[in-house]
Amino acid sequence: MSTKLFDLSGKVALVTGATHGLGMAMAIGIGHAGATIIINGNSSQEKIDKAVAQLQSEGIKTFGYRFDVTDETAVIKAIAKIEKEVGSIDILVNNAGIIKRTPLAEMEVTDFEQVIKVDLVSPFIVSKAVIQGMMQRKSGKIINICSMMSELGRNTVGAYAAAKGGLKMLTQNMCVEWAPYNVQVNGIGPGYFATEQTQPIRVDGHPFNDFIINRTPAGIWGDPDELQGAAVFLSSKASDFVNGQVLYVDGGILATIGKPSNE
Ligand code: GCO
Repeated sequence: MSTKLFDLSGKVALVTGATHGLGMAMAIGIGHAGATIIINGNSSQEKIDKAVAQLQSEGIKTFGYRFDVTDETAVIKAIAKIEKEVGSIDILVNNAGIIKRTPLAEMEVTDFEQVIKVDLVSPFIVSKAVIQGMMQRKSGKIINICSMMSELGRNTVGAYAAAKGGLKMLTQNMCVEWAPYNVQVNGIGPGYFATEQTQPIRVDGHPFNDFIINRTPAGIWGDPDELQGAAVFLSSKASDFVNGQVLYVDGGILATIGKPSNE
């Protein structure tokens, strides 16, 4: 088997929400496989510039663009600017996402809607803008970052689970509509990784930290770099006949019902 299968040289990849965490880790992995990386963020230009500098220090050709992935007008403008200044987008990783941990019975509707808007509507908005060129070129890769919550519920993350469950089905529908244009649309479902987003529930002694260690057959939190293989695979020729799937990178969580805490 040729390693060319995983070679992304000459490709341009846009990773949304990639100034830190899993997005940054996947951007580094895809960049080391040869792609030019476009980092998106909506926090501050300073954070974007810092992320660009980090990838460039690793020898990865990188550009940064600040735009709000929930704003269709801004997204259309940004994609046009990127495709003019950098080149056609071959790979899109819809990673931008937020979580609000609140019991459903207490959750404000506006908070629920905000999670849906960022985690479910924005992958649609950005994909709709990028797919126009991919359909014309009859080539493209889209990766939607799903979650354990695409398959399982958990107390206090109901809005997030609704969004990530929907994103799994949106991935399947994008596959159905865009496969005829030689576009492969898949998901990555990260398990529990050591990131800023999980920091509040990961601190030593936090009941959730102990729960996850026990619930994960590998008995550890994932390292964000451990997502890079799945991201490169789903961005590359190696996955040209893989479509509409969610690849779970979870240390085995979804394979088990769990075990007694004293085992
Ligand atoms: C939580 C976590 C999860 C993880 C990830 C699991 O509160 O349960 O934040 O949502 O971040 O999505 O796949």
